[in-house]
Amino acid sequence: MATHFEIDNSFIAEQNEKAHAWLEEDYEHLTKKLRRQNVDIEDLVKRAEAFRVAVPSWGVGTGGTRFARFPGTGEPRDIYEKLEDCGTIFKLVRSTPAVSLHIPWDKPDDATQLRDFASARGLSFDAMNSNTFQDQPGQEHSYKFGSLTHPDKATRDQAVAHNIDCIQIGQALGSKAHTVWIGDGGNFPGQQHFRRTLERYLESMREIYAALPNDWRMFIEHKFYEPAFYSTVINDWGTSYYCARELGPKAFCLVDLGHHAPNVNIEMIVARLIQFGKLAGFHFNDSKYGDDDLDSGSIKPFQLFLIFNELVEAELSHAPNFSPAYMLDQSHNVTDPIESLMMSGVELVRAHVQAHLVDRDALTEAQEKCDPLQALSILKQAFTTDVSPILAIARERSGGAIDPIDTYRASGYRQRKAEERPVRKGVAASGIV
Ligand code: RM4
Ligand code: MN
Ligand code: MN
Repeated sequence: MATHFEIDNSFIAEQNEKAHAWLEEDYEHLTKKLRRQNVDIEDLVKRAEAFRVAVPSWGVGTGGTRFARFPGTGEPRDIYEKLEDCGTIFKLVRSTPAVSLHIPWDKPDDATQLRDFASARGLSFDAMNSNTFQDQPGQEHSYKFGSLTHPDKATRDQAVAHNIDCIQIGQALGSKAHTVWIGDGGNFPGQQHFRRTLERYLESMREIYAALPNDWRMFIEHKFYEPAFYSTVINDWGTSYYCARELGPKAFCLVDLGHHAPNVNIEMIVARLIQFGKLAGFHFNDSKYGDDDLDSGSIKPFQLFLIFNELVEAELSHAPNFSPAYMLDQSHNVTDPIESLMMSGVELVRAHVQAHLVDRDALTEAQEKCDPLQALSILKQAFTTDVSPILAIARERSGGAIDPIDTYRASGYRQRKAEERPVRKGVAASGIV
């Protein structure tokens, strides 16, 4: 494989040198401030360093709307180039060592070669994602009217086989989870028999579940609309929870933040799934209206914090069956995807660290004493603390960039990729259009 441009560790160190003095100053100030609250800043730095979130392979390409896609320059043209970009993100922010693949968009010709390519960049593979929401060239049965729940058994079988194929590819790559999101649903009242489609879903999923290796988990992803605009088969967390229970102990419910109606109390859904021992993990993104796939923390940062508040509480209280997988699932239409993913990675660590700042004993006391104002102000105190110096120190100590976006821009990475990756006629980056 030809040598491709990479950001050098020495370049990162050089850039860090410029920002180091002010960072030390801010860190010192925050250390003192937190000490007054009896908080050990070093403990928070360790938590920031340990935080992990997977990057979606499809997120490094430019997304699009249903009207158009405006491709960016130097876009990755295949899975290897996608991994190069994921490796760059990881190098700079350090919290993103895993990649979540979408099959067949990322189907490898040689899984061992792909695995080696990834591990040479410190990357591993998180959950696999099947794709039965679009037809692939040469496919025998169409998914236009559904996949795992299609009325025609042969179409369902084809969709089941595709999911099993994903698991097998994932095994070769070292993945340990399989995410199933289907686009099945109806656009019009009467189009689908609600109970029958759910029965078919379960029947298909039981076959996929049976093919799951023992040390794997299956993630069920719900979504209340789109591409179906009237009804979807796995429309909400209740349906997802029912299916996960029906399927067995290896099945869990995945929460994609954008898959709920506006104003739904997602943190409470998270708490419920934790309580029932069925939280799979997340597809993090942000939204104003629907499945907008905007950058994490860009629209409702307080909601993100409240979700992490539940997660940290579960972690500290050792909730049983609690081992959430964190993944980003965003579509970048007007930004450089690498920058957006880096920023989102940072925002998640921020919310995680802020949630660790919540004074849990004081919160419990306020709850027991029926003091809502005090309870809210405890949360607000954590949420309004600027933990940026903690995040920057954590990145620097683990070899990343104090300012990932500045460093990325200064490196000229995108320009270099534009030269290395001329648009191949007829080859578009596969992904959401
Ligand atoms: C869906 C869902 C899936 C993602 C696809 C591309 O809305 O969020 O997780 O894989 O989009
Ligand atoms: Mn998703
Ligand atoms: Mn989505």
